[in-house]
Amino acid sequence: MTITGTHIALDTAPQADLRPLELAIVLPTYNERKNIATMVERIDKALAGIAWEVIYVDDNSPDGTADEVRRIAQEDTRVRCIQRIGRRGLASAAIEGMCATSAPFVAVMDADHQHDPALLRGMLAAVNSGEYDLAYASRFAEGASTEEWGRPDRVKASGFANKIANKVTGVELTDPMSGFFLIPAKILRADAHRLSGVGFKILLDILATVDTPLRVKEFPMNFAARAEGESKLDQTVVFEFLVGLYDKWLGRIIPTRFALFGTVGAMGVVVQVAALWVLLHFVFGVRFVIGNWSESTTFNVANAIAALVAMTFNFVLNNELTYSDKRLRGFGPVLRGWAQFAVACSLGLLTNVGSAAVLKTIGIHSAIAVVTGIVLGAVWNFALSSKFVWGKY
Ligand SMILES: Nc1nc2c(ncn2[C@@H]2O[C@H](COP(=O)(O)OP(=O)(O)O)[C@@H](O)[C@H]2O)c(=O)[nH]1
Ligand SMILES: [Mg+2]
Repeated sequence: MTITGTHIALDTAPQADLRPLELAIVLPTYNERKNIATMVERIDKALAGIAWEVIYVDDNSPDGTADEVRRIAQEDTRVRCIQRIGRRGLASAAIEGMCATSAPFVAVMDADHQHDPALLRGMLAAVNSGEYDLAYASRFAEGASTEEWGRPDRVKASGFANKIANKVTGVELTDPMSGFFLIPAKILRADAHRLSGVGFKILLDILATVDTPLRVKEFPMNFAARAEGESKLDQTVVFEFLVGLYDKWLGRIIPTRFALFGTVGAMGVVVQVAALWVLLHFVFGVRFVIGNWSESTTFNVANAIAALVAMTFNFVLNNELTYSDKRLRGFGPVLRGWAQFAVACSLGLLTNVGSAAVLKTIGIHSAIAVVTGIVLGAVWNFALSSKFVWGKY
């Protein structure tokens, strides 16, 4: 094939692989540019003789991961790239990748070399034989090791989460939180619409969602240290996991993110009252600070400051927990996010107070009016900040 400018001489293009596709390997990525070429090489070596494709699902990484994938894909059509704009999340990326292939078997793997592609061949054989519905690589099975990983803290956290996971799913696996598995595409697609796609525990999500229990084959793995770049999922593994569980069981009644947002908001109320108390007793209580303000001015100023403290507290907590998958980082983005959050909150407050006032004038009991105002304000706050603070649009 010759390429001159944008012109491609197709007559000399290499023949596509005409064997039917057997296996698709889905690799979700966020800032993994340096890990792409080496991973494709390793997969190629590991799967000689098998018709495979790899699908990178990249959430528009600022380091140019998607461009790097396309560069390699130009020369190797078995490599594909889904570039998602304005989206974040490992689980949803894995689901979309698995739904984007015609291969009868799909595997999901980390792109950072922590998972060894050499296991894929055995995993495929196990499921292809019809004896198993799912093959996965375990960090904690007999014969596995996490020594190279060098993160005893996370080994501990995973161990704890695994215990709860086994209890609630009723499936006894040594590592239900593993991110490396292979499954027939049919099984996945049959239930894809019921998967929650929240958090990072896609395997657990699948196990908890399917109606007929899957026959699972476990492969011990040596969980390596990541090759290049840094982990995105560091601090909040256990938290993510609990959120995943909530989402599975109650998420349909009150959406998970809204529940988190509401919980943080309720904590904010406590913070505001506490801050107001501290300000009135310890700061504004001192005469020279306030000069000769009247009592109500003192109260209003103290309360405004307390509200700001609470709002900042809410912003930080939402950034760390509610939107941990879209967390704003760095001084500029955090400051901008905080300001946008402040605007969203003031609009929420207007809705809150305004709707309560309207309800009261039409004769609704004031308690009901106030509670309705709070709920409407919260929904409005949530909608605005999801869209403008932690969303892309
Ligand atoms: N598409 C996508 N991939 C992600 C996201 N977060 C993490 N990943 C990828 O998921 C894999 C595992 O993430 P990593 O940060 O290594 O998590 P850890 O191994 O648990 O520390 C890597 O290939 C990441 O690039 C995300 O928000 N979107
Ligand atoms: Mg990793």
